[in-house]
Order: sequence, then structure tokens, then C-alpha cells
Amino acid sequence: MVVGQRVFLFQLIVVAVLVLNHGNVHGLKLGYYQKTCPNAESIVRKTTYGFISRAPTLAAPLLRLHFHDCFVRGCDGSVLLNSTKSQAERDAVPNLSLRGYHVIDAAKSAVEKACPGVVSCADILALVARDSVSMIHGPSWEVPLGRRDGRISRLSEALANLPSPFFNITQLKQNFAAKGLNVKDLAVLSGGHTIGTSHCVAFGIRLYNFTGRGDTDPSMDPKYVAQLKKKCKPGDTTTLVEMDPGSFKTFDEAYYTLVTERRGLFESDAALLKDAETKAYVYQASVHGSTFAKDFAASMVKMGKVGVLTGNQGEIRKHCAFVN
Ligand code: HEM
Ligand SMILES: *[C@@H]1O[C@H](CO)[C@@H](O)[C@H](O)[C@H]1NC(C)=O
Ligand SMILES: *[C@@H]1O[C@H](CO)[C@@H](O)[C@H](O)[C@H]1NC(C)=O
Ligand SMILES: *[C@@H]1O[C@H](CO)[C@@H](O)[C@H](O)[C@H]1NC(C)=O
Ligand SMILES: CC(=O)N[C@H]1CO[C@H](CO)[C@@H](O)[C@@H]1O
Repeated sequence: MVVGQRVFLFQLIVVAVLVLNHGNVHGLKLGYYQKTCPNAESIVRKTTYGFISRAPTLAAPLLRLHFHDCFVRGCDGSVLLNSTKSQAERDAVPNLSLRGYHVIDAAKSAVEKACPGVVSCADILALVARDSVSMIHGPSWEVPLGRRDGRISRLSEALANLPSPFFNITQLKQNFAAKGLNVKDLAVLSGGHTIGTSHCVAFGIRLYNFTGRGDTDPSMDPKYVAQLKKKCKPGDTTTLVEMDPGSFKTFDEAYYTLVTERRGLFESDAALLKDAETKAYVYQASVHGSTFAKDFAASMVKMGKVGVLTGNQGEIRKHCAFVN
């Protein structure tokens, strides 16, 4: 009898724990790997540092990888999957410049050595993005963890979900709202363009053929148009241009100054001046000592929660480019 009661009590506890855990599955949490892989974060940081200290320009594509991951099927590591029979997200046109996959793979294999099959590729992406930004003088933030990896990656979904550099303010707001991100997040996260480079094709039409009559975009500073024309010839698909010239390797608030000067590179950057709220944010963030660093950290945490898989959903991939 006593033994039977104990077994019953034990079963009750097991059920209770399962139920409680289930209540938790929808959230990510800080220190998620504390027990299962206590060094996960430091291993990822060390690996990232190894690359960024030698090539600071890698920080930009690594930040962008996390953004692209989160906007397509949620932050589930799907951007890392290689195409199989059908084409994956990473083969979509907006991937033109996606790079840095080797850093994620290196971090993943270092973490796998310490604790096999425990840490998701989606979490590694979120950590590497944070570490990259903080290593080039940007803000740092704590990354809630516990994302699981998805098994699906579709080229068509990347095209349908990623914002285009040709979007106007209405389209940008809609695109972010569809991910649960508000107008402030749009203004704040666009500040990611304070680092990195772009191919001429993403803005060439503003220089040469804005309305199809060989004209330029009147919302861009004509002097800047002239400068950019020297770098980008019509139809140029290969040349890279610094998005925040002079400080494209440093995470600062200079992007906002550029936008106020009508020197934002994309139509989507310039569009931030077309809405009262985003415009107000651009002007306040352009001042040194603004709240941008703090705001960016907060919006990154929010973006990192978009559509995540948790609990028993998805899997922990063994290799980030392939489903198990
Ligand atoms: C608001 C909508 C956005 C649009 C339309 C957009 C569009 C683009 C485009 C067209 C490029 C250039 C790609 C190329 O031709 O090489 C680019 C680069 C970049 N974007 Fe965005 N982006 C947006 C939001 C974001 C967000 C939210 C982040 C991160 C928080 C981000 C981070 C970056 C970075 C770091 C680069 C430089 C990548 C590199 O140097 O390789 N972008 N973006
Ligand atoms: C994934 O595909 C890319 C090219 O699309 C290739 O360079 C890379 O080696 C592949 N990764 C693996 C692990 O096979
Ligand atoms: C934005 O673009 C959409 C689609 O092309 C168009 O319907 C809408 O009128 C545009 N909105 C503004 C404010 O320009
Ligand atoms: C400019 O755009 C128009 C309309 O789309 C097109 O017919 C023309 O060929 C373009 N010109 C150039 C130089 O690309
Ligand atoms: C880095 C990467 O995966 N680039 C791919 C982008 O998409 C083109 C096809 O559109 C592929 O050829 C590239 O390998």
C-alpha cells in the first residue's frame, strides 16, 4: 500500500511537472541553458569574437541573418537551411548579400562539442547577432533563449515576408505589424543600417530611373545622388556601397543623421521621414547620447521572439544547414 501510494504520488508529481513545463513552453527565458549547457553563451561569444576581431565587417551580415531568420517563419533557424529538392530561403533574391554562415557553423560545432544536441541553431543566431553588435561598440542585451529549430525553409516565403528596399512607409508599417512589431520598432530596427554595405541594385533606380523617365528620386539629396552615381553605374549588380559612409564598421547613431540629411540609401530608409512617429524618432535618435542604444536592445529582444518554436515543437538541429 505504502509503496503504491508512493508510486501514485510520484506519478502525480511527474504529471504536475509536465503540466507546469507545458505552461512554460510558450516563452523563452534567460539562462535557459544554465543546467544543460552552462557554457553555451561563452562558447558562442568566444567563437564570434574570433571572427569579428579579425574581420569587423562580418558583424553586419551576422546581424542581418538573425533579422532575415525572424521575418520568415519566425526565429527558427530556417534561414540557415540549405536547399534540397526545393529552393530554401537562403537562395531567394534578398539573400544576395547574406553571408556569415560559416561563423554560425563554427559556433554550432564548438557548442556541439561541449553539449551535443542541446543548443538550437536559432538561439545561436540570436546570440551571435547580439555579440556582433556589442563587439563593434553597439549596445548589448540579454538574449532570452529556448528557441527550437524549424524543419522547413521556402524561397517563396522569403520573398513574401521580407521587406523590400523599395517599400514605402505604409508597406513597411504593415510588414512589421504582421510580425507583431510596432512603428517604433520599425524606426529603431532600421538603425541596423548604421553598419554594413549594400549592392547598388537595391537603390540604383533612385539614381537613374526613378519613375521610368531617366530621373532621380527627388527625396534624395542631389549631391549624394551625384556621389553615388560615381560608384554605381546603371545596372551595376556587383558593387558594394557603405550604407553609413565613414562609420560603416561602428554601431553608432550616424544612420539617423544620414536619414535627416536625405542621405538614407534605400527608399525604405527615406520613408521613415514620411510618418510623424518614425520621423520624430529619426530626429531624436540623430542626436548623440540619444536613447537609440537602449531602444535597439529592447527591439532586438522583441524581434527575437517573433514566431519562435518552443517546448516540443521543431527540433535541435545537429548541423545548422540540415534538418535532422
Ligand atoms: C525596414 C526594412 C528593411 C529593409 C527594406 C532592408 C533592406 C536591406 C537591403 C536591401 C540591404 C542591402 C543588401 C545588399 O544588397 O547587399 C540591407 C542590408 C542590411 N540590413 Fe537591412 N533592411 C531592413 C531592415 C533591417 C533590420 C531590421 C536590420 C537589423 C536589425 C537590418 C540590418 C541590415 C544590415 C546589418 C545590413 C548590411 C549587411 C551587410 O553588410 O552584408 N536591416 N538591408
Ligand atoms: C550549403 O549550400 C551552399 C551553397 O548553396 C554551399 O556552399 C555549402 O557548402 C552547403 N553547406 C553544406 C554544409 O553542404
Ligand atoms: C505605398 O505603396 C502601395 C503599393 O504600391 C500603394 O498602394 C500605396 O498607395 C503607397 N502608399 C503611399 C503612402 O505612398
Ligand atoms: C527606365 O524605365 C523605363 C520604364 O520602366 C524603361 O522602359 C527604360 O528602359 C528604363 N531606362 C533605363 C536606362 O534603364
Ligand atoms: C549565401 C547564399 O546562399 N547565396 C545564394 C543566394 O541565392 C542564389 C540564387 O538566387 C544562390 O546561387 C546563392 O548561393
